[in-house]
Amino acid sequence: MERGVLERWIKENEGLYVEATRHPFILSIRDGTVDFSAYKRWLEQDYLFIRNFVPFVASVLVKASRESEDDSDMETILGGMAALHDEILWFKKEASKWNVQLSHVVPQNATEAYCRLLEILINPETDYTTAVTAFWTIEAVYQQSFSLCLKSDSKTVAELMEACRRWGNDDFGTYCESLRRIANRHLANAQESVRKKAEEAFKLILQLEVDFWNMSFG
Ligand code: HMH
Repeated sequence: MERGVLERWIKENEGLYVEATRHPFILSIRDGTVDFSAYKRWLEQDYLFIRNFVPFVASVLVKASRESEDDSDMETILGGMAALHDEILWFKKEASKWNVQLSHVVPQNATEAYCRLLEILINPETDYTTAVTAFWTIEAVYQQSFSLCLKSDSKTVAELMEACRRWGNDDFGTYCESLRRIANRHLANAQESVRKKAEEAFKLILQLEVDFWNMSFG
């Protein structure tokens, strides 16, 4: 892995990064000991998250079109948006498989706090470098987490394989690498004040991801 700003931040925040990417909830899926009511809680709350995540990604796309000098940024982000369309359909299908009523879900504190951050990042005052760094962090936590459940020695139960493949598959990994390269390129060229804001977003998101897993875990 190349040594960019993000790799340095991961190293400097190793404890928090590990908490977010190897959470006991994910490890319980990997080990086949997961409590299905926890999985259902995660499913409900993540659907609410995704509904708020789509407008955030749209805002990153707008920022890229205005602030990026590289055409390929837009294509990568647009690919992510297309995948989110498929993801919403999957959540609906998965919810009916588990008898979960998505229309009646009440947001928990962790979901509300996360969605509030997304609102701030959507603001036109938030710069593209910070927004795309946040975008990578959000996607990378899921990619790192769910890919653990696909390793050959994992004991993930068949019913949860689809969920794990959704974020743990190699194509999603390649997409996250593209986002990481975009974010690193912009961070390398950013002013110190912008880099500080992006670092704050990176750390805050790791903490919000830990809180989100904790909420699901019960
Ligand atoms: C909470 N973080 C959360 N939900 C998601 N679906 C992702 C990241 C990845 O898209």
